[in-house]
Amino acid sequence: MQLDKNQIKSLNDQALPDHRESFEYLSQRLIHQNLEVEKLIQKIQDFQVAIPSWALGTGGTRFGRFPGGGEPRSLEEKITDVGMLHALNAGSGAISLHIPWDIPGNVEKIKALATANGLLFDAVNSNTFQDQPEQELSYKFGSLCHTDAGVRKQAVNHNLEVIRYGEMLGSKSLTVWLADGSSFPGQMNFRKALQRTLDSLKEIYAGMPEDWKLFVEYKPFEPNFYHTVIQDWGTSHLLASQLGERAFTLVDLGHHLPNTNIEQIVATLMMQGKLGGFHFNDSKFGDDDLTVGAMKPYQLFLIFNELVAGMEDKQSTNPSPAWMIDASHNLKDPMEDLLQSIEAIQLAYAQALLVDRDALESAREDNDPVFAQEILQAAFRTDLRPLIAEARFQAGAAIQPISVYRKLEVRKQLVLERGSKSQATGL
Ligand code: AOS
Ligand code: ZN
Ligand code: ZN
Ligand code: ZN
Repeated sequence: MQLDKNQIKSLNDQALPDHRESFEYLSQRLIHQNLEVEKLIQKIQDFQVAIPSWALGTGGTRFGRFPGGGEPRSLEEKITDVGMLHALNAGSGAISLHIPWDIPGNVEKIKALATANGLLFDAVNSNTFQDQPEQELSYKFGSLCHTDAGVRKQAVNHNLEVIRYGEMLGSKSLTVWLADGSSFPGQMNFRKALQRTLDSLKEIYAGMPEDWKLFVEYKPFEPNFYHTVIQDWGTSHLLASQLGERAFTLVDLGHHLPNTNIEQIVATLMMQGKLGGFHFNDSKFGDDDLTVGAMKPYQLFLIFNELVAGMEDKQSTNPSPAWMIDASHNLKDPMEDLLQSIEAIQLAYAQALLVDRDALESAREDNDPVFAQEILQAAFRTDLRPLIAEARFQAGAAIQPISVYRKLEVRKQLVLERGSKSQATGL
């Protein structure tokens, strides 16, 4: 199924009078602040966030899964779904694949389908946290860190195979997230596990094409509940530094213990030129299971404030980070959830663009916390939804993506086409 641009257009026509009114008011406010509205719109349109192929189905918990129906049954259908999201919001122009969940059968056909949907292939992801049916050795006790050299070799080879798939599709990076760790004190030798992980990653790094990047993701707990080998940004940074200049840390918002100052982590990594990728989500207690912006939009803004500062820093050697959503939730229609997530990301990004950086720097140099807070919160409290809507509208997408998605009864069509029991591969 594909969305009809004419249908989006006619629904936009209905939304237009109301949109115009709020956008004109906002534009005036922004112009008074010496902001160039067209430039802001351009930046919002340029900011593309990849959709992971595994987010198009309903996630589950270890207690149950309640698929909503019409989930994509193949890589082709996943690409089609991301294409529909992109048609609605013009902000999700890339897909991130997970091997072996998304092995491309006919590479040329897959590439053509992505192009037809306006999509690029973002980072490819390897999977050494599950055992596959035809796999010889088990990852039950780890993969790149395993005590058995044979298991490590198998896991390294899998990553090299993932790189080959990525090369065929035009990806330029590999994300490695490991479930490796231990669930009981004493179970694993911390030092040996980390050393083995580093050695295995070196082999993977050596197998990457010259123009590829390696992203090392960290996570403090889950699925292991005592220790994770790559538990935090420091460990990831240590590995990335020892691997070489094309290895970077990947920050997943949900992978921090409560109250961690993630914006500071972002600033530190960018200062070192080592922030490679980003996984967006939100959480109340831990992990990555809520829609972006559902819980802590101010924190998201503060993080973007650092990201924008880093990206605007002319001295910075940090490459432009790879942006991706990575949330797995149980209740919502995955497409609607992703539309909400993209909008939350665009809002936080745009708010960060409003920050008067010179004024903020002077407030900091003057040790004026009151004024510094005023500057940040003035940006955060500006309702930029009409600006985001205008950016979408000018790009030919929907003024109100979720409302269009519902009015066009997309889910109903998908259920008719794919059945009410279809389940996407993924978690
Ligand atoms: C797992 O918690 C990580 O966030 C991964 O980035 C990702 O969700 C995983 O690779 C998909 O299973
Ligand atoms: Zn992640
Ligand atoms: Zn995660
Ligand atoms: Zn999770």
